[in-house]
Amino acid sequence: MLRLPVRFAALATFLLIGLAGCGPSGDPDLHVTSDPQAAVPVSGSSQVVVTIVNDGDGDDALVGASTDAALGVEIHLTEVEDGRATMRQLDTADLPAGERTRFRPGGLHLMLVVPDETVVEGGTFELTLHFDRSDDLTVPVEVVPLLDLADDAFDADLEEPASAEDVTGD
Ligand SMILES: [Cu+2]
Repeated sequence: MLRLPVRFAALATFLLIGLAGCGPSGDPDLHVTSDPQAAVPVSGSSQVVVTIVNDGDGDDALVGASTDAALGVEIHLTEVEDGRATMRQLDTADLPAGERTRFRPGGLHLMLVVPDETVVEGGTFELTLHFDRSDDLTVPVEVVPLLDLADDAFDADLEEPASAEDVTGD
């Protein structure tokens, strides 16, 4: 009867040592700082604009997103090479400590794959963001005909948003 608690104690000690020994330093503190928007779908996909700030002192990463309103959500990066823009799918997107990361067309962005009938102009759906270290964040996303990029995309320092560094740098 006494063996179980002892084993749990041993396991807990082992885990604590493991975390202290090789865990990442600092704690991320993530916030969504813009009202997330999705574009009216074109050709079976829709881009999502959202800004995530990491106010903590530890790095984190977006590892995925999900919604009932589409078959899937992918993390994409638009890259311009020889004047041609192509999209590449990423497994994760870094959210470094102390930085603001913008997801919007023309750079790092989220893309709804096969949005359903709720993704129409004026509609709203819930999007859940999954992170490497932080708890999930679920945010309402408004569907708009044209994405409001004023705050999220074309800041003065982002004239040519062609790489991940441009998107996350400040
Ligand atoms: Cu895309």
